[in-house]
Amino acid sequence: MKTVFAPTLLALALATTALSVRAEEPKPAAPAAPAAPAAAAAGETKVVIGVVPAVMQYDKKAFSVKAGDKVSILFTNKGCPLQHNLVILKPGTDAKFGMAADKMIVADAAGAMAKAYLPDDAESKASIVAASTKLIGTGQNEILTFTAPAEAGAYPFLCTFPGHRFLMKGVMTVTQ
Ligand SMILES: [Cu+2]
Repeated sequence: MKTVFAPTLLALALATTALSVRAEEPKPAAPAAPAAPAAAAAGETKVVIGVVPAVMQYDKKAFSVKAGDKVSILFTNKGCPLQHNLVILKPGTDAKFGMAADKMIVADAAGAMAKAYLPDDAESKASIVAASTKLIGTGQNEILTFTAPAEAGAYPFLCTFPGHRFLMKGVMTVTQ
């Protein structure tokens, strides 16, 4: 009986070794897999823009995105007592858009505030690439998600809270 068992056990041992080798085979490949998600997913850009307390300035005045990218901006106010918004506009429309905001404030201050100081006439609305939907006070934030324009260029962004836009501004550069 022993002579029958011995080769069986040997075969079993070999089979187990073969199995364990096979089971371990995928392991060397495993560490390579997580490397891909570490890099930002293609076609996606994430930006964080805060405000510098009390000086009417964004803490980031320039950033770049690729045309057609999915963009998400975390707009945050960690400690500024003033309220702000963030509006990204088509190239060259910032002066006219700002004046429309000022006009709206002069015409109806309470109404303008209710609209978060975003002018809503047809021309102004057509100038907007993306905008925060509310004014951001201390401790508040908003995420703006949008698709980056297809055309490369310099897209100005600004805050339309009365008097802020002259200091509170920056540029989103769209590249191909
Ligand atoms: Cu502001």
